Amino acid sequence: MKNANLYALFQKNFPQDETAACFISDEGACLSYSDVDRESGRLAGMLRKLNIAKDSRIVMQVEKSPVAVMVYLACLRAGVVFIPLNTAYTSREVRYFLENAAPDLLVCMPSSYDDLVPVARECGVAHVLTLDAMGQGSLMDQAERCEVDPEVAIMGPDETAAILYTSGTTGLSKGAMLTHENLSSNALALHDIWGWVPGDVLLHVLPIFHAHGLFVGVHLALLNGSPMIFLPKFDVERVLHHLPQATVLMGVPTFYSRLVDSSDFSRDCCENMRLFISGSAPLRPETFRAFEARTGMPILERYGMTEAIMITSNPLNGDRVAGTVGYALPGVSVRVVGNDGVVLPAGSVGELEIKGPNIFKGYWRMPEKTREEFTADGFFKTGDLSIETEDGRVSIVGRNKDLVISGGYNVYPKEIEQQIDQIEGVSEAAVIGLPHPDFGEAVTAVVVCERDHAISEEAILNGLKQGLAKFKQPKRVFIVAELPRNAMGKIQKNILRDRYATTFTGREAS
Ligand code: MLC
Ligand code: AMP
Repeated sequence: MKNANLYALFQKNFPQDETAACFISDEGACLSYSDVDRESGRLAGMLRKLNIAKDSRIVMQVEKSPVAVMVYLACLRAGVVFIPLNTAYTSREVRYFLENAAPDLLVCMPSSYDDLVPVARECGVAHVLTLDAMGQGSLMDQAERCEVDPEVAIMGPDETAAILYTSGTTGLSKGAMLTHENLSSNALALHDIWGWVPGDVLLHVLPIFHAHGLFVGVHLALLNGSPMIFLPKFDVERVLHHLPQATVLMGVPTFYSRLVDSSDFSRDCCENMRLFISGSAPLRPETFRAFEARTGMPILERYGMTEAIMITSNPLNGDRVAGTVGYALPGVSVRVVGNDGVVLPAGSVGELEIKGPNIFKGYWRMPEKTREEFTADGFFKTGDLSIETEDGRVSIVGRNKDLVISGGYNVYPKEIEQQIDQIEGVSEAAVIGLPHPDFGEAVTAVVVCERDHAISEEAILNGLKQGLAKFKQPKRVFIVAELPRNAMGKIQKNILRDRYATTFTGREAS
């Protein structure tokens, strides 16, 4: 039987040259592909020694580092399900994931160890180890005492490789189970359509706890045997410093608007660059045009989501059209349907449905929810409103789901509203996304206080600090006497979005 383990696919493509660089740090320190292969084997040996068996789960909430990627690779090798978490999540948020995922091991930042140990204990997690941004901590202390395990577990294509949590309109996060086949088919398709070649160097500045940075950025570099210039985060100055050595950059639209805003960003920095890729949120046509005017290079915009990794892409060769996300990836089918589920003719606006080897196998321990999100003929309902042209070019024109995307991070209003409702003196709240020049959209709350209670914006913000990740916290809070409602009593968020439209841009709504 062919081993569908994603690591086996990577390993097959690792460079022959044992010294070839895999990770290059900001300071120029290098980890070779053979280092990565050996040390991920050692970490897999450690998992085995801790009795973390195939199919059990590990949750990891750590700063970005090559060792963090190697922990992921060790999980693939050992057949253990990997669950990364955003470092911004508070212990209240982490508790939910530990309860829901029931992992055997939590790897956390040394700074959150004291807070998380009791939480992990209450959730029945057997082991808690630490890993810091330098790749040090109790995890490495344990690993150093372990033998390298050269084995790569035999995995079937439908076995789960990773679970990525994605919030939902109910306010509860769902764990999307991605299989080895989902991840490998998507990586192979992108490798092909984006024309990866020997000599490519990826400038990696995305976080590695989401699909974009891990399953697109890291996967493609590994599949190509390419070096990654691996920076802790996006920072304009560091990006400008490293761009001349890179050929590919992947980012969210905020990266590109910040680059365009920098007067130091010029054609010269991009001498070796062949591809700038954008996704996770809509790229404004003005940013696309300003970027092309500055560099001579049109950004390649693609569209994806946690449940499907990448779905469509503008072409490598051919027109990259601003405001569109291009064509379905090879092997992926897309269709636009109306409210009745009937497929609409080209040019009509409807919900995008997708099918293919990249689509996740379901939400962890939520069979009902999984069933609801698929059609009878096996298409996944994305919740994105789109238009498809006759020749299959897709544009995302809106959302069927109540979702805000801020700097590429998804924020579900329901979750924030539930948190605001718990603040004393609050009667009700509506959370919306407003146009923001840097983050694309900014989380904004409109709050009604209980009778005889006067709560300030500051008090609401303070009340949210402990429980919510920073990026989810509203950038503004408006206190109002009442929320607009329709005849059915439903809050009219469109009216609120119009009323406060220019809060962050200063521009009149068009
Ligand atoms: C940081 N802050 C944010 C924020 N990021 N607030 C809202 N939205 C965000 N995305 C907070 C900071 O904590 C800080 O708070 C303040 O805003 C300003 O911070 P900053 O220094 O300007 O932000 P920075 O640290 O530079 O981060 C911005 C960013 C980062 C855009 C670089 O958010 C980022 O890397 N985003 C990428 C997200 C991503 O990878 N998405 C992929 C999801 S996968 P204060 O008050 O302390 O100053 C997916 C599928 C697909 O969607 O299709 O790809
Ligand atoms: P996530 O679940 O975090 O992976 O976010 C997925 C959502 O991001 C999608 O359902 C879209 O709404 C949005 N998205 C991703 N890429 C794009 C894009 N290029 N243009 C518009 N929206 C996008």
